[in-house]
Amino acid sequence: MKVVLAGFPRVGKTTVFQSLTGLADSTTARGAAARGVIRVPDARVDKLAAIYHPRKTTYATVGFVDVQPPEAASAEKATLLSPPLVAELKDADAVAAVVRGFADPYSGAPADPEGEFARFDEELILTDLGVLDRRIERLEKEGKKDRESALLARLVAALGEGKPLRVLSIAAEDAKALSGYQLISRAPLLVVLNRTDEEAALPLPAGLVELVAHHGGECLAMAGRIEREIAELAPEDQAPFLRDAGLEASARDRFVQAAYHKLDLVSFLTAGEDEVRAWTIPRGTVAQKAAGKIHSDIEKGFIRAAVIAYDDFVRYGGEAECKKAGKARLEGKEYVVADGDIIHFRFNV
Ligand SMILES: Nc1nc2c(ncn2[C@@H]2O[C@H](COP(=O)(O)OP(=O)(O)OP(=O)(O)O)[C@@H](O)[C@H]2O)c(=O)[nH]1
Ligand SMILES: [Mg+2]
Repeated sequence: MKVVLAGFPRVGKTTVFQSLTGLADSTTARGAAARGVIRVPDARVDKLAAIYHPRKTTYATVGFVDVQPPEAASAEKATLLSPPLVAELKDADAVAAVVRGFADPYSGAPADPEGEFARFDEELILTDLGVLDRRIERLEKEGKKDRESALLARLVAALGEGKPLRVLSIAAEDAKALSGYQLISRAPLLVVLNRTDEEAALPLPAGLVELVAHHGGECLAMAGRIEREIAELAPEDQAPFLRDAGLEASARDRFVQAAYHKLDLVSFLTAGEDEVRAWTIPRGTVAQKAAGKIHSDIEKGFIRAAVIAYDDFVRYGGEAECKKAGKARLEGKEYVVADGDIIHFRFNV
């Protein structure tokens, strides 16, 4: 999963990137992107690894991208998104929009998270409008009046009313047609309110939460500067510092939780002596499709999924015990995989 940190100049994107990834040193060149991958913490993987002692333990991962501005931000460009940032947004699985919750350290301009977010989303909307207008023009020239034209007309109308594409419900077939367009107001949105250390533990401002929800996104708060320092510590040393700052969990854990919630993702597990591993899928994925996450051959040659729920596995103390207790199931290709299912796929090649 690729998450792009977006936002206007100097709102704290790099600071938030560093507090999420623990990568403190960013000597990224102007216009280039820093990339960092984190492991998604999963106590179930830890537990299964302790039981199986596998040669390899693999957690789900999330990759973050932080684009360095191509030039120093000037006053005129303070509310524009840089072209290399827009380019990264085009294939993002999710957008993390950072908004400033502290006075601008250079201009002294006070924080205005709601106004800033509204302007940010407007930038995404305008970019998509430009893309769709050009596409519609082409279709008209070619004299095509088909399903695609009707779809694009609907999208343009919504964008024209200031609605980002992520709030529209789009049929699966139409979504497929759109996948090549690289629209940037469609990806799931998380808004990160970046605030001062003193305000770290305050509840989120209701106005911002409401506005972001209205735009189809979800809000969370970070105190980027202090959380970056905490993220540099060894994981076992972080807890007391988080507690002092009034934070319940690390920036990374809070973000991952919000992202899985917003994207409606679940994980299934595979476990054996070779490898214990978590696999991330959208909720509602059927067994055969989930198998394809591991390998396309397993999806193609799918026969059955042998499933044990993680909680049963722990309660009964293992695979053999679950079988005895009748807690091991054989499921077909249409079975909807549940969060925490431990699965062995049976397949033909
Ligand atoms: N008070 C306060 N200042 C912060 C916080 N996060 C960042 N800053 C300051 O805001 C300025 C910009 O932070 P960056 O993280 O570089 O912001 P950015 O969005 O990456 O900036 P560009 O990449 O240049 O657009 C720096 O002077 C930071 O020290 C924070 O949580 N609280
Ligand atoms: Mg930066």
